[in-house]
Amino acid sequence: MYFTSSISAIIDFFNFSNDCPAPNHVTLIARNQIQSPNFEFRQTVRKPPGTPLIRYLESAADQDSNFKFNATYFPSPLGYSIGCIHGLAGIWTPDRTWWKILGSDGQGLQLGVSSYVPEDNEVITFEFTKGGHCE
Ligand code: B12
Repeated sequence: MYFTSSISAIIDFFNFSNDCPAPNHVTLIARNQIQSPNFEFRQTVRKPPGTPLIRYLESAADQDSNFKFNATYFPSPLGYSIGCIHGLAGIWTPDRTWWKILGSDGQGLQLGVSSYVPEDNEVITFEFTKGGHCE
């Protein structure tokens, strides 16, 4: 663990010296506390600044298959809606369950995964949720 984080610090340093922007480190959490079996997975992903959230989620799934997800595309500007993570699907009718996306402050994001661009050191939580609304 210490060894791999040292290597990534060295890689970050050389990227910086080559005038490449230092990557953002964003931690993703997939959490289900409302339906048995409960789960929570966490993965930190590195991407260039300006990368939309969907790309971080793809890499989290590549790094840890617990983050395997599916998404439905809605025409621009909405983009992808996350329907299922770790085999658990939001079923709006009749259950009113869905995957809500929370920012570091614990509040729901006002943009979906295709539009939201995380900042360095953000923690984004995909929270399996029942009811509620996004507005
Ligand atoms: C109802 C609703 C929901 C419901 C949809 C339930 C359902 N299946 O019917 C629920 C609660 C699930 C929802 C979730 C989210 N929503 Co919403 N939602 C709406 C709302 C109020 C109405 C949509 C609607 O029914 N349109 C009418 C139907 C006939 O048209 P439609 O194209 O078929 O609508 C579908 C899409 O809008 C889709 N949908 C709903 N929200 C979102 C969000 C994204 C990013 C995508 C790709 C699709 C999508 O669900 C609708 C039904 O299938 C709109 C605001 C508005 N007034 O349009 C916001 C709105 C579309 N949602 C928004 C957001 C941000 C979200 C969330 C990302 C919130 C969050 N922090 O988690 C999540 C999606 C997370 C994910 N898993 O990817 C934003 C999108 C902004 C943007 N440009 O990205 C809007 C515009 C509200 C706002 N903040 O202004 N939402």
